[in-house]
Amino acid sequence: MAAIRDISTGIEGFRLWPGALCPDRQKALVDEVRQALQQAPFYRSTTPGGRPFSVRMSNMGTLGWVSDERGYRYQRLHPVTGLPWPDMPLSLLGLWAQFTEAAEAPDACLINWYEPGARMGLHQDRDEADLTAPVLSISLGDEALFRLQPSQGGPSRSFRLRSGDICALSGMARLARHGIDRIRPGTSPLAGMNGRLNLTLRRAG
Ligand code: MD3
Ligand code: FE
Repeated sequence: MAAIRDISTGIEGFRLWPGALCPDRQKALVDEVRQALQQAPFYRSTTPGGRPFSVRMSNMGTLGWVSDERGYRYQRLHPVTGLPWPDMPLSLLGLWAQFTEAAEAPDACLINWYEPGARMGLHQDRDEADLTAPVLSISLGDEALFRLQPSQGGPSRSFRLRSGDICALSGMARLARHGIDRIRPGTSPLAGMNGRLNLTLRRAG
């Protein structure tokens, strides 16, 4: 495997590995996600106030993140089909072992699908039982403009996330507010893919 180096982000606990996955591995992952989506199709969550997210979601693993008028939570069943989530692919367990120092395997992988125009407002991830466990993110498809606001305060910083990039959030950065300001349609290096997939591996339960 080619050497993988991370760039210095200047934010403690935030590590970014640009181009960590070669195009063939990106394609293989997209195929595994497409497979999972046959069992667990994308759904559209709403905020507890009833506003629909522009991002469509699904999950792999034991637990999946959902949101509706009853609030944000992780649950074992797909909110529309009522079926369990598809298994977490072994390839993702391998990436978790490679890129995090977590003691335990992830039990949730949220799949976010950004069509052109979709965005994700600034938020904190704190629905997980153990907030000291890291989060690992894998970007596939169109480029995104990612914003991170250090939890110590200070100005937010923007990073471009491209197909094949991996980032890990731990320590201070794990509780930082963050969001996706926009994606750049038509920038995906993957043939036949218009839009952006983001996979976040977590310990939810
Ligand atoms: C920083 N997803 O699913 S990934 C999310 O690109 C989410 O779809 C974005 O924010 C996306 O909650 C950003 C990078 C990321 C993921 C989790 C984090 C950054 C994070 C958790 C804590 C702090
Ligand atoms: Fe998040």
